[in-house]
Amino acid sequence: MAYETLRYEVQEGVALITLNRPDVLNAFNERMFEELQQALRMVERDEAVRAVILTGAGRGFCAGQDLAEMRQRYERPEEAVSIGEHLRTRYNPLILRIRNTEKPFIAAINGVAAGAGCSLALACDLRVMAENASFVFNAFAKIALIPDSGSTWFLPHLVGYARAFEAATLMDRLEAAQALAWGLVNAVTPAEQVLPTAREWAARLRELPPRAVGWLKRALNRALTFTLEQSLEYEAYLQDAAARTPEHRERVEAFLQRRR
Ligand code: LHQ
Repeated sequence: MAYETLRYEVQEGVALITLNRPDVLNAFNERMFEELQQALRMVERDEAVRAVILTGAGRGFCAGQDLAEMRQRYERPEEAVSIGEHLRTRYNPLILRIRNTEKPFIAAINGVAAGAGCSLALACDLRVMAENASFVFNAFAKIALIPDSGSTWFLPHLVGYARAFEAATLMDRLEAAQALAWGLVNAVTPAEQVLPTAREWAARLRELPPRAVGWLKRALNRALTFTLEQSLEYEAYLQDAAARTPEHRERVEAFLQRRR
């Protein structure tokens, strides 16, 4: 598939997806949904892909919904699906695919992320952010909407209720340093180091056994809604499978024989 709104490259087991509508800070239009879903399908299917980096072209990461395209819908109500349907058919499957694909996703937040662009970053497993970048969670409230695409769930899980509320209302810009202090991102670097840092993490993730990483991701995600009892049982269930894999046996042997 020839992509118009993103770039998709696979290099040494790492897929790099670059949202590529820099003139509008990589806001989501219809085409970008289709293309991102397609790229994520490729990621899922391609066994050679062990880790994924999501980033933005130009000075933004992603400014959320393309508001110009949204206005066109409002002007032609006879054609427009409801916003609820738009979320159910476009954003929600995207967010779920990132969470459910058993490969690690890294958001390389090169610049501003607003609205659903914040949600996209939060759906990833790891985040590295440019020191001059920021999150704009209150973009939703400013256009009289509520945070969507998972932000009402991700935010309180990551930073707690009070900070989630503050971010979604009072903060015009949640700067990178604050995001780091709140545990919303894993690292903050100078802008030119964002992608190299993401690549370095991806290279290290690539070296880990993919099934173990995939199942770890699954277990951590389930744990967010499980009781301790359920998590203990789910760990036992997955560990049973993990312990039967040849890579587990081989790595135990390697350790005992003092080889790599
Ligand atoms: C944009 C956008 C944009 C179009 C910048 N669209 N052009 C889901 C389902 C259905 C309905 C609604 O919502 C959702 C989820 C959502 O994501 S709702 C939230 C949608 N996003 C926003 O409201 C963010 C709007 N953008 C901004 O507030 C600012 O652009 C931010 C804070 C992101 C960046 O500010 P600046 O750095 O000052 O840049 P800028 O405002 O000058 O933007 C640069 C260009 O990008 C500009 O175009 P121009 O032709 O003047 O250079 C903007 O119009 C365009 N742009 N975001 N979402």
